Amino acid sequence: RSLPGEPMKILIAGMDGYLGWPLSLRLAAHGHVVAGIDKGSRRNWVEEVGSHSAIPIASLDERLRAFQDLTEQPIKFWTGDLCDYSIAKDAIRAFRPDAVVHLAEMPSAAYSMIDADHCAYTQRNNVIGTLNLLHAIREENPSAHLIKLGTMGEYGTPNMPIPEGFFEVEYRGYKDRLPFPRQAGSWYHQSKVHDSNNIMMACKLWGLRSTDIMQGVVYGTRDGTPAADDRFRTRFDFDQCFGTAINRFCAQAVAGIPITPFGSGRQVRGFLALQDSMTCIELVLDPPPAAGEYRVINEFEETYKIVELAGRVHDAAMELGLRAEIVPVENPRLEAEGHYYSPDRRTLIEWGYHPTTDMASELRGMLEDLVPYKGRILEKASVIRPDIRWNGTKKACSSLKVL
Ligand code: USQ
Repeated sequence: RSLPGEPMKILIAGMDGYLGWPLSLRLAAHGHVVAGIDKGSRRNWVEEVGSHSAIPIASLDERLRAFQDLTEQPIKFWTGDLCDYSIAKDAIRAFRPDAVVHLAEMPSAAYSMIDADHCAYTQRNNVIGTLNLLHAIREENPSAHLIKLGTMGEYGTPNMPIPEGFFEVEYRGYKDRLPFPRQAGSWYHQSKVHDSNNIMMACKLWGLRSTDIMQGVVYGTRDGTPAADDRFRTRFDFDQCFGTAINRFCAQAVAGIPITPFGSGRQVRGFLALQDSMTCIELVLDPPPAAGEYRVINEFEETYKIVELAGRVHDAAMELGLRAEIVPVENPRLEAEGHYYSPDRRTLIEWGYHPTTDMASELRGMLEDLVPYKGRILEKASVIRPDIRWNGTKKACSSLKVL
């Protein structure tokens, strides 16, 4: 690529996932040349926990054919795992990307808390995969920009404002700009903390360039890709591991199953719509950081209390004539409820991100998209109620008195 603003060659690691698939389609539609790596792990993990995507999705082969129909070009695609170093190295050497978007991680906090095997698997998969990518970029194409999906959960919920990655500290008369403390709350979130540290070090030691995106919880079914072809649809999970809060609440409302805020529901998190996640990742691509720069940005639309979101989904569902009910359940997690939470998200706004302000219409769209698949959600209803507890026991969470 010779000039800023020109199309790039972008490698998407984790192309088959909830974000990876619509992101690939969007970037290709915007003129970029996209290549992918995936081995279908997300499909296997969801199957392992006894669930499936509420919205049926095409097989990986069908998706790749659909992608080629859209772009009218053969796609470079590697079926494999970043934990296999040769895959990471081959892909970077053969494609020589301008940017690598790394989404190829096991993304579920609950899955990582199941037992020792799932904890070790999560950390091995995420940490080794990222290390392999860093080494492959260094060896084969050190000027490539690594865009890594981190998570807002790396910061935890400290009793002070959260900056974007770094803050100025004064201690015993000395001042420095240091990484803001990371205080993850699950083995999964902790794997992302390790990734962040490793990427920061690779930038420092080897002069690589990276943007680490601290992304909030993503929700939605609509990603701005052509709706005409079913093969373009992205997945939608609702089980206790791979379904995230708003998505689960919508699936529950559609299926007529109570909406489940955990505990008092006073936990606060940053959320953003799927379309906004795509927009933000695209904004981060250009301009890339300088060689050796490790930049961190926080990415979410707004912060919300979980009970407030349950209420919004309830209201949107009632408007569509769905009889939604909110029934809190015991919180299976060890996490603060009723805490201070004030993270920055200035960078993306300065770069032109306009958050989706109309959550009500996003929720309506999601509910409408899910209604035809009520049967598919009910078929797997047993995977909705949580039983993976952060204290290591496995026991179904009981309903709480409605608050
Ligand atoms: N929650 C409920 N009821 C539910 C599900 C979740 O009250 O049925 C609560 C949880 O207790 C938690 C909050 O909602 O306080 C968020 O939980 P979540 O399952 O939606 O999200 P989380 O486990 O934090 O992980 C998700 C994605 C992960 C991503 C992260 C961004 O699975 O890949 O990194 O969101 S963040 O939360 O900002 O760290």
